[in-house]
This record gives sequence, structure tokens and C-alpha cells, in this order.
Amino acid sequence: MATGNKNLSAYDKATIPDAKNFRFGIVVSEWNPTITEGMFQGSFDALKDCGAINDNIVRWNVPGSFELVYGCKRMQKSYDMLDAIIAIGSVIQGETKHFDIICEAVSQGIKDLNLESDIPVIFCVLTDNNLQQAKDRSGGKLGNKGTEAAITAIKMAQLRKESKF
Ligand code: DLZ
Repeated sequence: MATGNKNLSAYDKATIPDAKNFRFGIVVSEWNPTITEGMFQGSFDALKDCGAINDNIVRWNVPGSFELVYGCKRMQKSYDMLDAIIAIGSVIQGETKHFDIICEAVSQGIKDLNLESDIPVIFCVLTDNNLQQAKDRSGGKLGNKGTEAAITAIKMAQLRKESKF
């Protein structure tokens, strides 16, 4: 999953569905806040750039990445009109096994939400070895994972709309 030195966040707006009529939720973890705020801004700006309107973007905060799953679950139930939710977090490797446990729990939890619920949840959680890697991917030299997540959210909202049963 190496990203090399490429900025992966560039997108061609002509190929992205119009987000004007979609409603989005964004759940933001407060751990490593400079990183998660950078990704929130990247997501918000990309949603707006693709047509989403302010009133159709709702933001909640949760204390840490571990809480993203519960936050997204409650958001799904609180706003059943949402078309996609973006879960934003940053987990940085420390000296204990906490890193692996949180990464595993969040990725599995978000996967479970996608299986159980009809509102897609986009995984926007950086899992880096150090702070510099996180900076590089949250608005730095390797782009902004939040931007990529927003484009994914729009595409999944469109897929959901077209596949409604
Ligand atoms: C406890 C903890 C640690 C050590 N590291 C991080 C981290 O790098 N990124 C993050 O989002 N959260 C971290 N947390 C907090 C947990 O996600 C969670 O909030 C607490 O364990 C309480 O459930």
C-alpha cells in the first residue's frame, strides 16, 4: 500500500458525480487534532467543490479513533437521510500494542457498519509510524486523505442512489 511520493488527492471534477443533492456526515476524532482537522478541511472543501451545500454537511466529534465506530453508528440512526458518512481519525504508532488494537478495532468496526447499515461509511483513518507521515497525508506533500475520502463518499452516495431497491 505504498504511496511513494505521489500526491494521490488530485481528482478530475468532470468524472465525479454532482454532490448537490447529497447529504453527508463527517465524524472527526479529537486525537492528533492537527492531523484530523487537516483531513476534515480536505473533506469539507472537496465536498463543497463537487457541489455539496453547507446545510447538507453535518459534523460530529468523538474523543478518539476507537470511538469513531459508535459515533458513525449513532449518526446513521440520528440522520436517516444521510447518503454517506466519513470517519476521520489518525492513529500514530507508539511503544505499546495500543496502535494495533485501535487500528484493528476501527477498521473492523467500520467494515461491520458497512455490512449492517444502508448508509456507506468511508474509512478515513491514517495509521502512521510517526507524526511526519501523518502530516504528509493530511494536507502535506502526499496530499490529503480527507480529500480522497470525500470523493469516495460522493461516489458511494451515487452508487447507493443508483442501486436503490
Ligand atoms: C489511547 C489512544 C492512543 C494511545 N493513541 C491514539 C491515537 O494515536 N489515535 C487516536 O485516535 N486515539 C488514540 N487513543 C485513544 C483511543 O482511540 C480511545 O479514545 C481511548 O482508548 C478511549 O476509548
